[in-house]
Amino acid sequence: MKDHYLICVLAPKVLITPLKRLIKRELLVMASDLNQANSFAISDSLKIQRVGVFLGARVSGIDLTQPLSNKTVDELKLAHANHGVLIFPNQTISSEDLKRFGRYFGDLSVHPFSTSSADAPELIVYDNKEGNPPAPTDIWHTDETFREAPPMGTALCSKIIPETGGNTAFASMSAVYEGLSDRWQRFLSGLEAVHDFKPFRSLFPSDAAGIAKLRHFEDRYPSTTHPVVSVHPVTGKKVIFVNPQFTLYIKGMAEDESRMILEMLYRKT
Ligand SMILES: O=C(O)CCC(=O)C(=O)O
Ligand SMILES: [Fe+2]
Repeated sequence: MKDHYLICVLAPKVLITPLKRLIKRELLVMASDLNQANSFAISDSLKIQRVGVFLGARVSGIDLTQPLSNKTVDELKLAHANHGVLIFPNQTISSEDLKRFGRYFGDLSVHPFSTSSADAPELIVYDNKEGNPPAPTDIWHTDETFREAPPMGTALCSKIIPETGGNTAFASMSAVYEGLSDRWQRFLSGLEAVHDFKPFRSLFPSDAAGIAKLRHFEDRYPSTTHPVVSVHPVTGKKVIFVNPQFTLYIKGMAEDESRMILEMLYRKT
């Protein structure tokens, strides 16, 4: 087993922070980034070291079992915006520590379809293994874009890590945007896409009670619209904000046109 660690992921819309406790699981989350200096110490002990070309930094010199100073929190928020994914190796933290960490970034949100326990609804526990595989619908995505205000980030805390497999993959959607030609960038800017909780629809049985419950969730979480090119609120960078998990179509286009553009963008992740 490898060491425990915490990964903090940034999605390009800032509003709410949900937390997930990750156990033996492959979760695919998209993140935004900013290319910055490779490695620099920003306080006496806190060290942020870039690990990826487009995103990712390793954070050391910090103990997440302890409350953090305002200065440290400010430095982490900036690093989160700049690097997209923060990795905290060698942290052995409790659920309470994880929730305290999340609250430094904002209010914690509760996933409407995936909470695991009544006493800690902000956490989702994954225990995927033989006999309990991840949901087949769980494909690479930005978290919860079916919500009007998707979360600004997700914290994954790994408790059991297999020697091989189970990796979490991240893609920089600002790198995807920047890799497009000027013409594509201009074409996509201003377009809007419709998002929906579509993979969770299969959770509802087709009997009358199931249909009534589905209607309730449809009223509470109606399909929502987000710009195809979103602007990161801290860095000002442009990011592609569509994903195969929740995006239905681009507004104002024929179905085949919308599908062609979305598939072209998904292939770049
Ligand atoms: O249901 C799950 O396990 C994951 C949900 C999720 O990743 C999301 O809504 O973004
Ligand atoms: Fe997600």
